[in-house]
Amino acid sequence: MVMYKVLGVLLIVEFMIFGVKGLSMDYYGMRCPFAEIIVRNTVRIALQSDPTLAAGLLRMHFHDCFVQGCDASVLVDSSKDNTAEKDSPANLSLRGYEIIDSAKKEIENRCPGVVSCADILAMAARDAVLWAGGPLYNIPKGRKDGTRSKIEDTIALPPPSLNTTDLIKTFGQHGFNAQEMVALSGAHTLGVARCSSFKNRLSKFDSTHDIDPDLDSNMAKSLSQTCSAGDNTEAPFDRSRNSFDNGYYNALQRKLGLLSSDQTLFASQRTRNIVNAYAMNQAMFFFDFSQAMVKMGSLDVKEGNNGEVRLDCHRIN
Ligand code: HEM
Ligand SMILES: *[C@@H]1O[C@H](CO)[C@@H](O)[C@H](O)[C@H]1NC(C)=O
Ligand SMILES: CC(=O)N[C@H]1CO[C@H](CO)[C@@H](O)[C@@H]1O
Repeated sequence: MVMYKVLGVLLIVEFMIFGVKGLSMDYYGMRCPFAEIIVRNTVRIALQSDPTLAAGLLRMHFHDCFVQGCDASVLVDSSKDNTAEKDSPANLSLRGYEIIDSAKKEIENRCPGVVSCADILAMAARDAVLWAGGPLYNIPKGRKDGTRSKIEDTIALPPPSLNTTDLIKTFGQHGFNAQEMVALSGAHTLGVARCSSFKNRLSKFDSTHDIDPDLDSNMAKSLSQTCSAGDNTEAPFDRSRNSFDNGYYNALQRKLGLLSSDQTLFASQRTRNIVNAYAMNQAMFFFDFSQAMVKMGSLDVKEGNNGEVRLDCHRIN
């Protein structure tokens, strides 16, 4: 009886220290004190030589979390009898795998079998945002790596053709409201898209328009020119592709959004006010983005015995 009481108290204390779902800010404090620093330094060094990889890391974390939860399923390589998420067209052009590998390698040298690939990816995405000039935020750790990675699961990723109504629905399925969805879309302040992701807006758009009426006509011309070089040609989302700021929302106000799923946020009455607010107030965007990222980073996380700490991020143990 006494023992049960003591156990109960211990469980409550454990819960208070480690927080909900077994994730906690200080998860590696005792288990692997250098984990955070190693990730931060690895990201810093990699981005110093290639600043465009900040976008890669951020996007990879998103693709991880929206498919099977944040469990590093996005990092698994295909094998003889399994085609992994990585090989989905939606995934084409994900970048930054080698940064995760190099952080993992150094961490494994210090504390073998302790730090999950999912946590490394979540920390790396956060560090990339900060490095690019975005907000500083703390994330809970303790995710375990998953044991499933299947190409068909990537249907969970939103295609760039979605309108606001569908974006609200898709993000709603993961527990986000419209404002959080608009804040997360602000990740498109970093990086590029390839012509295959937006060329439908440039010709034969619909039965009444050749060019998407929500796209600025000069931008349409210049994108058409860009895309004459082929489907894989890249165009930046906003004018400062490597700096994390609210320029993305300012661009939307001027019909300069690159994807349909970007411009729809301003075109639709349901989300226009949020776009205007973030365009005017970068601090508000940073605050909402940070909170939404913590939430995204907690989607369907596996803890305890629900997953494993992968030894090689490319392979299930
Ligand atoms: C709202 C729904 C979203 C849609 C429809 C969408 C779609 C896309 C597409 C089509 C691309 C370009 C891929 C290519 O052409 O190679 C892209 C790039 C990108 N996405 Fe999203 N995305 C969404 C939300 C997000 C979220 C929530 C994040 C992160 C929190 C994110 C981060 C990024 C980044 C950083 C890039 C640039 C990648 C690079 O330059 O390598 N996206 N997205
Ligand atoms: C959004 O797209 C869906 C599917 O294409 C369509 O059924 C719906 O009418 C669209 N909503 C608006 C407001 O345009
Ligand atoms: C279908 C396809 O091209 N898949 C790609 C997914 O991402 C990986 C890693 O960048 C590529 O090697 C695959 O070719």
